[in-house]
Amino acid sequence: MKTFTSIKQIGDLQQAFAKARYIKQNPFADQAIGHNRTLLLIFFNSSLRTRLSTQKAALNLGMNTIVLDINQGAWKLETEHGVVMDGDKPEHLSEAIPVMGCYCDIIGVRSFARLENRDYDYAEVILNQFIRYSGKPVISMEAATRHPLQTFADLITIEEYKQVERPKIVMTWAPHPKALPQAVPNSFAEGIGMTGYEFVITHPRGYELDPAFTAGATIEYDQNKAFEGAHFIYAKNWSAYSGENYGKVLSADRSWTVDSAKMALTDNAWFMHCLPVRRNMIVTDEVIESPRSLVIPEAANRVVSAQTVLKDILSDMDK
Ligand code: AN0
Ligand code: CP
Repeated sequence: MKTFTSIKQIGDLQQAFAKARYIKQNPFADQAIGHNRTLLLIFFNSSLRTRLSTQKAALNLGMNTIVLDINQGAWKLETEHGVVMDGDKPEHLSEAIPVMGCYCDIIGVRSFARLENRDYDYAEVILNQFIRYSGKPVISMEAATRHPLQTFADLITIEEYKQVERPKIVMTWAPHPKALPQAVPNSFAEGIGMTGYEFVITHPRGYELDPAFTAGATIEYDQNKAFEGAHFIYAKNWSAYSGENYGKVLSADRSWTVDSAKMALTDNAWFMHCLPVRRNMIVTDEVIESPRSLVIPEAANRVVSAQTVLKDILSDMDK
């Protein structure tokens, strides 16, 4: 693996699960592989899980880590080309990226969708500049359109907890006060598409995702109907993708909150969410605290996910 920006780059899923299982059982077996290698993590946006789990994964592999919050302590970066830099941004991304590349062996980048212009977001302008100009392998720690480290952790978690060969996975939209990117649901849909599991996406009308990610999924606008017989409920809010509504909050309908009555329609489903989650907006206290909630093991698997990916990249660097 040279870069990791989409779950598709994980390769054969069964092989990836086997690698992840080995790492989970033997977290410190590969301490030598990262010796004298440095992982640089660049955050344009906040993070708890990604920040900690990716560092932990690197440390388990014997790597050094450097973390930089671009908006706290670094120079404000100009990201557009051709501008006269007479404003409040003293440095351009075009210099900053190759400079950052000089100080590390692998770079992780978190750069969320801005939700102002769909074409700009979906072109992954920032992530692609890191890939082109850093000279180093790049890992997405959630970019504008995908969150592959999260998706891989989600797939590992489903693999661990599924009780039938081909579970029914339901991804449900749920209300949230602020506009959120589509990266997590896009990426989850892309990942489930690789599994062959039954996959239903439910959301209010107007929240259709980019069909490039949801191909093969069934879209069901009736949330109760979607939940029937589900083995996993994957809740997430996202803002609208379609046309001129891009990035907008179209609904605050709290009847979409995942509660015990809805979970009762499922086949005793496991509840999943990538976190951070707003309780009693996305999911009730009762559901997230229930024995069927997987949110903590799912977050724990973020280390396994990142370690599997980092190990693959490090192994390929030595070739
Ligand atoms: C982000 C999102 O929805 O993309 C990060 C999730 C991992 N969530 C928030 O900003 C609340
Ligand atoms: N799930 C996830 O990526 O969480 P953070 O935003 O806290 O990193």
